[in-house]
Amino acid sequence: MVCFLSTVYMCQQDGQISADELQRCLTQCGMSGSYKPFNLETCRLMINMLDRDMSGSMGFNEFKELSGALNGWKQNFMAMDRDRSGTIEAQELHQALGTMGYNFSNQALGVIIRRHSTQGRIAFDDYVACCVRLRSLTDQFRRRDSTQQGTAAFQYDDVSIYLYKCVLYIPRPFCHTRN
Ligand SMILES: [Ca+2]
Ligand SMILES: [Ca+2]
Repeated sequence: MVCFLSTVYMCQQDGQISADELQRCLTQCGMSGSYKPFNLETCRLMINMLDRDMSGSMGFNEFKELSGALNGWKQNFMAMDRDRSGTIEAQELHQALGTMGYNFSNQALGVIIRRHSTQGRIAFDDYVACCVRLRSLTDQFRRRDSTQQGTAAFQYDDVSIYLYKCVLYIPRPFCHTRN
């Protein structure tokens, strides 16, 4: 986390970290586990998820929360990668999601893998995007599933907001206008 802290220090002028700055930091730290830049879309999703004050960027407290979350995701990722290939494959994801209590059909699992993998392999930054989306989706669902029976009714408006906030990324000024 030394790299994180130095990035915060460099951003002291406004005390905020943008998605681009977060991407640079995570790439420099080697957090993606490859030579590719850390996925910018994942950076936007993470900032969106933890943006408690809705500033559109990451303040220090939000950043500390992200550090903890990233450590947890990294540990999970390494535990899931049973064959030590450095990526998560379909069978590994299937087992891991089951352990986490997610119960997806093969069809839903196929959609998740196609969305987040490259040639059937999910790298760490794409895995984080997957975790953020699943967490957000589960939170949204649980709020509507008042009887906790696994069924919920959604209005068109709810679905639109979710899709635009999390599944499809759109620029920040539009993200919180309906909350
Ligand atoms: Ca913020
Ligand atoms: Ca693997």
